[in-house]
Amino acid sequence: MTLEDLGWNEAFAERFAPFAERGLIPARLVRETKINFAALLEGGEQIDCVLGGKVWHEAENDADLPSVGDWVALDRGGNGDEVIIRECLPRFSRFSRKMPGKSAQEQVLAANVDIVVVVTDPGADFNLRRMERYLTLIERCGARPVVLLNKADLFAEKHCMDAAGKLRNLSRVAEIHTTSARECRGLDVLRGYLKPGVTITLVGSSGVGKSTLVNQLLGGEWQETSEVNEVTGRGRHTTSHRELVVLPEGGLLIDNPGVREIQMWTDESTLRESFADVEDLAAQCRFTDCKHEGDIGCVIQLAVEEGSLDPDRYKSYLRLEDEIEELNRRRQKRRMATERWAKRNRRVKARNLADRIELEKEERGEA
Ligand SMILES: Nc1nc2c(ncn2[C@@H]2O[C@H](COP(=O)(O)OP(=O)(O)OP(=O)(O)O)[C@@H](O)[C@H]2O)c(=O)[nH]1
Ligand SMILES: [Mg+2]
Ligand SMILES: [Zn+2]
Repeated sequence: MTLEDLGWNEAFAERFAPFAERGLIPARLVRETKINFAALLEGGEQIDCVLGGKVWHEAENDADLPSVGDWVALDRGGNGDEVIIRECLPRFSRFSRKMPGKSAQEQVLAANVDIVVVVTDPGADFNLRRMERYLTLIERCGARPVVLLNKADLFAEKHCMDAAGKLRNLSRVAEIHTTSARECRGLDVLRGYLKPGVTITLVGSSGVGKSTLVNQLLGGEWQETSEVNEVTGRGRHTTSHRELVVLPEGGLLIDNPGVREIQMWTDESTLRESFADVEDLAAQCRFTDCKHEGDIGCVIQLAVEEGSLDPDRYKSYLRLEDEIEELNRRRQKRRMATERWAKRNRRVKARNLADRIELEKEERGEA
């Protein structure tokens, strides 16, 4: 397995040159758990590794931390040492969503992806509003959007065609395919995208068949997927972590745990940008310090009254500054956590050193 088979290219090689001089080796992250990472090396060896302090420290927010699909520079150290991620190469693309929960920050689901495949079905999972959000997120990330309407075996052909038609109306660029993993129908479509070095990520709700598709492409039992009890919904294997796999015929696939809700992430500039039209109006208000709440000569309120500005959007705009403040507050909190972490690390190192000196003394019989 060459580095190119893993998605390596000249741009990465150029970025990596100074790291190679330091004796670091390139690797692609294939798995991420709460405590460590796994990475693939040239030749196909897979090793566990941990995050180095510098990478952690330099990350301004969670989205800057290494994620599955990232290219990293590894320090293998001496025999028995932990392998450490010393550097993370800039990504050419990343597929993100809003972090689950209250935070509006970005969570990277997959890095350096060429194609994002959204899997859905023509039945219970079918939801045009959700699909719209997926397509917007893919557009933002710069990858090619593909939609699979899976489980076609469960529905009449006409129903599937209608559903596919509705999806086609959502986007001019997304490629829509009807598939049935159960009947091995449409797998060739997916295979067609999977050229050596091309990275694809599968996203979508839980239970739509992402892992079943990956399994079939791998030609065997990779992650267990089993029959659903249609009544209880139990007895099925749900993917619990992201994983990148290399297919025997070439191509790389990242399977994702199903997400219940796909939401937009945001930062201060995107937030402001999304209200650019309202800000343009604000610039025309009579007073520069207009609060847009009953002030004389307020163009924004006039627009709401005339019906050219949606009242809900107006309300969101009034909350904009609060939301930005909240974003920055979270960022600040994270910075403080990072500093605490670094302090703790220094303490542990110092203690280890002290222990070692003590031990050496003992061995020399000085203690
Ligand atoms: N009838 C039918 N069932 C399918 C098809 N594809 C997958 N299934 C079934 O749907 C269930 C869920 O499939 P999975 O592949 O585990 O779904 P998933 O998208 O990976 O789910 P999460 O890992 O929870 O996100 C399994 O019981 C599969 O056998 C299909 O094309 N037709
Ligand atoms: Mg799965
Ligand atoms: Zn105003």
